[in-house]
Amino acid sequence: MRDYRLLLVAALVLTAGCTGGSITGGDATIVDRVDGDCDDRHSEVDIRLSLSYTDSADLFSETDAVILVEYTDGGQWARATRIGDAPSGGIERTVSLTGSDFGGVEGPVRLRVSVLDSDVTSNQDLGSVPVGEVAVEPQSADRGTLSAGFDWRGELRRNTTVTFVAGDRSDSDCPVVSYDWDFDGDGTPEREGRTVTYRFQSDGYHTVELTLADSRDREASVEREVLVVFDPDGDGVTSAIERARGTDPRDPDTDDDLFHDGIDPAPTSLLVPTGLIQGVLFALLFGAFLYSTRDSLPP
Ligand SMILES: [Ca+2]
Ligand SMILES: [Ca+2]
Ligand SMILES: [Ca+2]
Ligand SMILES: [Ca+2]
Repeated sequence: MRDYRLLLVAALVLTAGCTGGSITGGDATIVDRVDGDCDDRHSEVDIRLSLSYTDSADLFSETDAVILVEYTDGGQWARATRIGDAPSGGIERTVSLTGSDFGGVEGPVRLRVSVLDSDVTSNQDLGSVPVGEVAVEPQSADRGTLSAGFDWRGELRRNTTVTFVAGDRSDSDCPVVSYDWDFDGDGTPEREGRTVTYRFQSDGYHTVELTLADSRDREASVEREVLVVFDPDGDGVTSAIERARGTDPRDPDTDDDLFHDGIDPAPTSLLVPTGLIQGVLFALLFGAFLYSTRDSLPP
């Protein structure tokens, strides 16, 4: 008789968790989302759970509620994630879901949060609350690349204003939001904007670097060496290069051999002027011509 009573009490305790539970208040809302390529599809969704519920603690577990975050893209509800250690009575927690939690779905899904009372004898459904709709995609589809380029209008001349135009190539929908131009190689931009003007104070080679950033802080930069021209003597060689070569930037023919510095292979060879060599060669060839035709000349 006594064993029978003990069994009856145990059965009452075990079955007590199967009755009467429900969600009593609160909600679940999307508080953050990540869209790496600006196409309004998200590879990360953060949901804030703030729920209270009545459940029944059983003898064998301090926490006996289970929370499921579920999604559907039109078909059956599927589990995105499961919280197995939800406290009894209510939960305050933020859950982060990534693209892989949605089983490869690309597009809109509806979300809901369901609460189960997980007792030893059964799982009692305490109800669900809707979270809302969000478009999702896997992380691998939520990336983008950005590259930069630029060009300019007109000739790069010393002390002359030149217009530079930036170009960009991107496979995401994120807009480029900044263009920084460094014209003197010191790492600090002199100009900002897609189209800018700049005036080089000195001729010769200069390094121009353009750095772009898009609305997701993706960066790209490009560096080009440009030749700025200043050629007051008109020999086709810019003054900075003439100074480096040792020719006179204000004399088109530094060694006075009749070949200007732009085409003279030895523009400073005063000892062996190339024009003299050419003159001697011409004289020899002309002499040879006269000698070979001497018999045909009239007496
Ligand atoms: Ca996206
Ligand atoms: Ca600079
Ligand atoms: Ca020159
Ligand atoms: Ca010369």
